[in-house]
Amino acid sequence: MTAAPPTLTPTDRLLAALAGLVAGFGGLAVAALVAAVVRPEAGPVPAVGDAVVDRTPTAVKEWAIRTFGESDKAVLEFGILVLLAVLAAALGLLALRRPGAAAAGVGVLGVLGALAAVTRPDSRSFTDALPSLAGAAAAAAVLQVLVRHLTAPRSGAPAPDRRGFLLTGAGMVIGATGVTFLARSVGSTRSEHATASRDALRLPRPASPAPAVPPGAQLPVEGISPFVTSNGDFYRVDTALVVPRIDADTWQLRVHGTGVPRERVFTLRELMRREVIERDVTLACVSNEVGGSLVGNARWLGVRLADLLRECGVRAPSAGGPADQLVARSVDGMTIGSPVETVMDGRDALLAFGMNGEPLPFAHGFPVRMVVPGLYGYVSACKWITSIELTTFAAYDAYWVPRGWAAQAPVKTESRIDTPRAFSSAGAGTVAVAGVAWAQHRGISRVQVRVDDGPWQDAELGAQDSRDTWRQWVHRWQAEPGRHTLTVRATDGTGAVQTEKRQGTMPDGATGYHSVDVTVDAR
Ligand SMILES: Nc1nc2c(c(=O)[nH]1)N[C@H]1C(S)=C(S)[C@@H](COP(=O)(O)O)O[C@H]1N2
Ligand SMILES: [Mo]
Repeated sequence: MTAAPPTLTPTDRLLAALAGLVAGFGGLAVAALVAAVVRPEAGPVPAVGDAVVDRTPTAVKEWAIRTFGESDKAVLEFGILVLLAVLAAALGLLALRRPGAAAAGVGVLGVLGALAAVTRPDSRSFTDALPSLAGAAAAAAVLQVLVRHLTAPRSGAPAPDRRGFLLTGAGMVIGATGVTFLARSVGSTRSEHATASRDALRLPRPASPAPAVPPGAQLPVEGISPFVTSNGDFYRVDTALVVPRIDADTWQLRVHGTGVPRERVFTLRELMRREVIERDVTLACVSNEVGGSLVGNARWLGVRLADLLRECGVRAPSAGGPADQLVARSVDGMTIGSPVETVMDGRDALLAFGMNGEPLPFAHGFPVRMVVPGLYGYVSACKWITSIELTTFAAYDAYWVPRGWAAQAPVKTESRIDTPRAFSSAGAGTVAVAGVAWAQHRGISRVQVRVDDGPWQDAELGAQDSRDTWRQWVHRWQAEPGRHTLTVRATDGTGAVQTEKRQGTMPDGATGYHSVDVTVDAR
């Protein structure tokens, strides 16, 4: 016998929406636990997030990096969670009248999450679908159990069983919280191997150490960027929502492709037994706006990529080699294409495992990444690298190319005013105007500063460490009261002056002069 459904009040509708939220929480908890076992990146939130990142128009991506900086990923995940919460509440309401339709809705979400996970380029197995599917099954079950308290209390009871609803709901929340913690601890055991392998790593001494940074490279000016960027302060740009944590003991690098007569696989130990070199190289992101902070300078330890390629039989195009593009692939499916000619032209293109005296931090590519002086990061600096394929630019577009970025992108000559800060005020008298300038692999030969529409005046240059690093500069300005605009420009080692033409970051790096407005107060 089926009883007539109890009459539902607005309070019951609110409870139904709440049931949706609890079900969503339970589903995500179960998904997180399964993902911790299967593969962290296959969880619904990271998988959908990654899929969104890949499909986001470049202009929006640029806007997100500009607006949220390094929190862009957190903002994206938060957005996904808010959207899920809204959907969950709506499905909860739907479950009051049409439990079957609500369950189907939950199922659709689960399938979408699973599809996102298995279509990731780094997905190797259909087990990546499991976190989302298990999560959806759990959510549907929780929703069903909770909503039944409202729609079908003990058979024939006249009113929704709110007390039972709240008790069961509270139990579910506690259970889901427990599952979330369990997922965390399973996840951390997983990454413990990686952490242990990093902790145990002893970096080899370089056969070719970097010369000491000349004392004059660091100018005694307050507010200037430190000559060496510490690992903690180094900018981070990548598409990874979950930082890959790779076990260095099982890591391998495969070199293969067109014009590779001796295909090889290298372990980290093998790399570290090669001739190890240490170099100071300034890394810059193509998404760096004029005056922006997506640039940093570090001391890298690693091996010469060109030597390793030669050992595999690779020849540069100028030496008759058939491949003009080297495509580096990371464990998370990123592809980064660099010109073979550039990598083999004698510059210190590195497969790096050390950064400022320690193993690469996970966020910066542990255990091994590429670093090529003079090329923007997106065409050279593959983190978490796992293979190198020799091919041609005609045959293959790396990740960023179909998204509107240039296939080849040497770093442009840039200069930045670090101090005084834009819109700050200073007292009249001598003011140190200072910053950094970079034109990797060409070097910086001159930096000039202009006050308002005045003449260009030579700044004092810090000592040059190498032409692959940025160079500090300072101009001691006799500041007069009033509002002033300070502008900087650099000249590279070939004598070419930085272009004044304003261009955005797309498709191959921003250009134009960096200016700051300051107010000088009378003393
Ligand atoms: N695997 C992987 N490597 C990557 C990227 C990425 O998204 N994934 N981003 C590249 C870009 S655009 C830049 S600018 C540099 C940034 O390196 P950093 O985060 O160590 O500063 O890494 C490059 N290597
Ligand atoms: Mo970048």
